[in-house]
Amino acid sequence: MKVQVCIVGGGPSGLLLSQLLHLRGVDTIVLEKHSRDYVLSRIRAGVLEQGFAKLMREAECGERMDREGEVHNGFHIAHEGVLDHVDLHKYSGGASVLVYGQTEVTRDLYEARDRLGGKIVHNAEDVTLHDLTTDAPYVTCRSEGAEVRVDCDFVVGADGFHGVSRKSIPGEALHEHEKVYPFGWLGVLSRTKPVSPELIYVKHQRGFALCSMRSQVLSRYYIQVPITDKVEDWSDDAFWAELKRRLPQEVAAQLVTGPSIEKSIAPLRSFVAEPMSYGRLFLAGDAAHIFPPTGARGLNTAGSDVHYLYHALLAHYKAGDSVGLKDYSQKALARVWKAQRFSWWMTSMLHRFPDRNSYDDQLQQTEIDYVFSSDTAMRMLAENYVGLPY
Ligand code: FAS
Ligand code: PHB
Repeated sequence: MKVQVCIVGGGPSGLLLSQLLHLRGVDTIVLEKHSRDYVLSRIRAGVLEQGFAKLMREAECGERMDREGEVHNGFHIAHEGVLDHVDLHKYSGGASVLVYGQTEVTRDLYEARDRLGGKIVHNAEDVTLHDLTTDAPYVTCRSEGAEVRVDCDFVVGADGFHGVSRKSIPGEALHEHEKVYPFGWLGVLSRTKPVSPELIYVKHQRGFALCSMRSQVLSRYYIQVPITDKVEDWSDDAFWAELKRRLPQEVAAQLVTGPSIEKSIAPLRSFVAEPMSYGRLFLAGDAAHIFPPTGARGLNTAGSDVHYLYHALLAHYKAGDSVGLKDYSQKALARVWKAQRFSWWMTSMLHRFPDRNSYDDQLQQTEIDYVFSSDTAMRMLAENYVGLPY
């Protein structure tokens, strides 16, 4: 078969780009390794930047997000037993974020693709990219036992960190930057009322914690754990007890606990692959970069990649202008690295590092004290958290 753009990966990046292009008459296909149910079973991001929410509306996928998502104008940082408030709305010049789970984003995108009759191949096996440096690249895979060949003008690698696309770029053409953190996040989803109407990020001598939510009846909590921990090491009771130890007393007293309906440990890593393009292949989202979830940048930076690539492909097809495609990698990376910096800053400020010493402890607390004593520092935090402009 022949399409204009072959997209590898049916997560939020691939689906959002496919939907945006389809609405403007660009023919795409999405090749997804797993089933739709498997993709929708993953519990990941929870906070959408304003830019990502705008992109979902542009893709005609924002209706349920705007109806069920919660607008948050701030969040809290708990430290040394104190609960300090970050007024995002005030310090970002009137912006906010939307609390709406990635699972629901992905569900909305799949339903939108169904409405438009978008081409998606699930359970695509052995996806392989060919002739990327020619003007006639193609992708092969096996679907339901049959060999499939997709001829296209461009290939978009939206297949996440473990996907095949980035690995299809020759080693000598790629420069990878990585920082692995010596801890992970143990996350629990529970059908309980969230402990706070806004998110609470916690810096504690026992380790980081985060109180988040998916709705007023579905809570999402995290605690920092050693990278050597296994999820089976943690009973629900042990999780709740540890979370309570890290929360300020007045918050811990309000915590409603319940059985976990999802429990997993995510490692924390920062990763960037440069460049984000190779011949007719363009990388977007986790295929190109990974963020520690502290700053809620992962899904949101996938959004800015999609925005840049969407407009570059439109300019190519509608105006014969390929400058956007040539500049895509440089433009996307400029914002990726700013998001990396913010994620690193939030992670460094709030986590307990195994190799820390008393100087590190002082510096960490000073960073927090500076944020809450300086309008300039608070504006830096707020503008990054609500999302830098595309
Ligand atoms: P995804 O990984 O979501 O999607 C890639 C898709 O490609 C997958 O469906 C995969 O099955 C498919 N694929 C892989 N290999 C393939 C192949 N060879 N052929 C075809 N398809 C293939 N971000 C936040 O902002 N906040 C969070 O709290 C947060 N928590 C996270 C927790 C975990 C455990 C992980 C892994 C990530 C988390 N993230 C978080 C980041 C996450 O939200 C990503 O940024 C987001 O999923 C990026 O979307 P995609 O780029 O579409 O990649
Ligand atoms: C989440 O709700 O999963 C979440 C929210 C904010 C973060 C990370 C994760 O920074």
